[in-house]
Amino acid sequence: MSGAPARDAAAMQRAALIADALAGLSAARKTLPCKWLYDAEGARLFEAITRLPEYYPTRTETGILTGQAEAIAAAVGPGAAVVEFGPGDGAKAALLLAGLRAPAAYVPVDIAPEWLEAAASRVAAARPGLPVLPVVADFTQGFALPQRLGAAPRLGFFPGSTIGNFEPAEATGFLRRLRATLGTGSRLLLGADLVKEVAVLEAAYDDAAGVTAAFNLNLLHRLNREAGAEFDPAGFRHRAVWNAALERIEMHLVSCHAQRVRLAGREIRFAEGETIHTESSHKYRPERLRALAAAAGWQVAATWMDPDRLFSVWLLDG
Ligand code: AVJ
Repeated sequence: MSGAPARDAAAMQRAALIADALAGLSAARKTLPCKWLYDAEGARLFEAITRLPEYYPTRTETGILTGQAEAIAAAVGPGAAVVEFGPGDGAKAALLLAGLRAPAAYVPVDIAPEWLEAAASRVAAARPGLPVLPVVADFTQGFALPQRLGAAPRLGFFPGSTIGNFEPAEATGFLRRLRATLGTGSRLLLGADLVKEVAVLEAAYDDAAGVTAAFNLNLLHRLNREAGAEFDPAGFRHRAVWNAALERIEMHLVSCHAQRVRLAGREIRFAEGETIHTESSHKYRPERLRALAAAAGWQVAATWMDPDRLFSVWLLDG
């Protein structure tokens, strides 16, 4: 994209970032929506996270998709149109589609067109000739599927345990909307990270090399770059903590000392040790995931896990 529409989109994004930052940082418990972690630098850092020794989810899920490719293909059956929500670089879709029998199409859905191009070319390389029909949309809202899919059975694909970033009530609403978008009788292949030993979880979100810390702190750099904020990122440190009651890893930015920060004409005050909650990553027990799916109208058709039960992949019937 170029020209006025791209400039407008960037200006609208900036306005939304400032509005979210003002609202989140004025609250009694300071918070920022985790979607803002992913600017170009954030996306680059997340990519580096997926290759860390401590960060088990990506390689474990990829291992399941590879190792169980035959079983997944058999359960899905032939002729599926695969609709992926937030395809990233398309690596997992390429893996899935390479194993499926005669898939009808690949439909990556993302708000950011640059991701769609990366995913489209990756899948085109893995499955030459497969129609790729990208949709630019915010998949957390309702959107229309391409007409060209016709009557092909739909398979939603939502890997990566991105479902874990939603509060459980939001996750139910989101899964219900996906069912409405894909249509009754469609299927969904969903990746969900599992509850496990706290030390393993906390290390995955606070790695020795400090990549996750840089990923979290990039949010302050982004506010400085795009929202004209005046954060001193050295005045904050990364913390990842397991919230046992809510069964989630929380990422926070902890203020190292009392400080005031200017943001969009306002002054935000931080006490020493006060935090900005930047992300929640909910981990599921299999029975809870099953109940969450059922509450949204999905029934479990099959489940695959790695031998250590770190991660789960679910085929749901809608
Ligand atoms: C891509 C959102 C699933 O929660 O594990 C990784 C993001 N945050 N390390 C996750 C993330 C910190 C990741 N998700």
